[in-house]
Amino acid sequence: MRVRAAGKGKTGDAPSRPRGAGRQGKADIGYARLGGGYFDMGEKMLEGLGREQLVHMLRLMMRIRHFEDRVFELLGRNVLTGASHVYAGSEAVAVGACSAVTGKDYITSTHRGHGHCIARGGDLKLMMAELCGKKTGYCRGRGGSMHIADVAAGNLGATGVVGGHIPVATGAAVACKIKGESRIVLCFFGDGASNNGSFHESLNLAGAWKLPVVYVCENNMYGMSVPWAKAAAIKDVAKRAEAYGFEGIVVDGQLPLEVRRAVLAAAEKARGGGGPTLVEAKTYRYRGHSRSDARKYRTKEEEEYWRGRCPILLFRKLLDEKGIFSQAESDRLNEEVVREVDEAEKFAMESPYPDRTELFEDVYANWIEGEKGLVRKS
Ligand SMILES: Cc1ncc(C[n+]2csc(CCOP(=O)(O)OP(=O)(O)O)c2C)c(N)n1
Ligand SMILES: [Mg+2]
Repeated sequence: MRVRAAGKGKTGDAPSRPRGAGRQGKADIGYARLGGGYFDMGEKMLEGLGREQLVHMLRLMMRIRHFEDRVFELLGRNVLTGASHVYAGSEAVAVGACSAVTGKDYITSTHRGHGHCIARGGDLKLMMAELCGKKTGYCRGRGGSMHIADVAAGNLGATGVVGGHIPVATGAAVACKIKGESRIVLCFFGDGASNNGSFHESLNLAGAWKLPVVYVCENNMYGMSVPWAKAAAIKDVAKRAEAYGFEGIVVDGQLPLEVRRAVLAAAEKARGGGGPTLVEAKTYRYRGHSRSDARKYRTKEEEEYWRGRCPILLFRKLLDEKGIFSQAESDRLNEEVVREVDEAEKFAMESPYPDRTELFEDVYANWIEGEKGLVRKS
C-alpha cells in the first residue's frame, strides 16, 4: 500500500468500518479502553475513527501541551533542575503515530521524549515524579527527563545520546523478526539525529534484513541552533530511505490524522513482512532547544507562522467543523486536562526522594552463581 505525500490526503468522513479497528483490537493504545463507537455506522468518523477515539487523540495532545508548559514553568522556578527538552508544537506526531500501532508494539524515544511517553498512554504522575527525581517515578527517579522507560508497556525508553536509540529500535526489530512475532517497532528521532552514523547503519541493516520497524523522523527544522537547511544538502530526510532500499514518506506533522494514516500503512507493511518505512513529519518546536536557549537563530515571523499551525488548534477546529466535538466541549476538556497536570505536579511534589542507601541499586545487575552458571538475582 502506498501512502500519499503531505497535503494530498483528505480527512473526509469514512463511510464504512474503520480501517484497522478489527486488526488493532484490544491492544490498541487507549482506544480499546474507551469501548464502543467502532462499529456504529451512524456515527461521524474521520480516518476510521469515531468520536471517542478522536476526542481521545485531542485529549492526549492537550496532555502533552499542558504537561510541557508546566515542566517549563517548574524549570523557570528552579523547582525542576537539570535539562528538559519540551515537545510543545509537535504533539500531532507522537499522538498520530502512536494511535497507529498496538499496545504490543514497541516504541523508542529521544531526549525530547515526554510527548512520546504521554501519547503511548503514560501516566502523568509517574512522569512528573521521574522528572523531579522522586522514588515514585517511572524509573524510581534514576532516569529523569531524558531517560523515561516503561519496558513492561513496550516503551523501551528514551536517551540523551542523540541517535543512540536508533540501533536499539533496530535491534528490537531484529528480535521481533527472529522470534516470529507480529510486533513492530516505532522509532522516533529528530532531523539532527538523521545525520548521525547510528541512523545510517541502522537503516541500512533494516533495509537489508526487511525489519519490522517504522522510523518516524520529527523534522522540526533545527538540531539545537543549526537549521536543517545548513546541516544537509537535501530538503527531505525521507529521501534517505531510498539509499537503503525502502520507502520514505513526507507528512504534515501538524495534522495527527495525516501522521496516523502514514504510520498505519507503514506498520501494516512492516507487520506483513514488507520491511521498514521512513516517515518524515514536518513540524516545529515552540520553545527553545532547552530552557537556556534564547532562540536567536530564528525569526519572530517564522515562530508566528508555526504558532498559527498549532496542531491542537487545527484539530479542535476540524472536529468542530465536522460536527464531532464543539469548541465549547474542547474548552471543557482542556480544563480537565489542566486538572490532571495539577494532580501530577502535586503527586510529584509530595513524593519522597530515593533514600541514600539505595544509591548503588540498579547500577549493576546482581548476579549469583546458580546451578547452570550465573543467574540474575530477582
Ligand atoms: C551523540 C550526541 N551528540 C550531540 C548531542 C548534543 N545534542 C543534544 S540535542 C541535540 C540536537 C538534536 O537535534 P534533533 O535530532 O533534530 O532533535 P531536536 O532537539 O530538534 O528534537 C544535540 C546536538 C548529544 N546529546 N548526543
Ligand atoms: Mg530537530
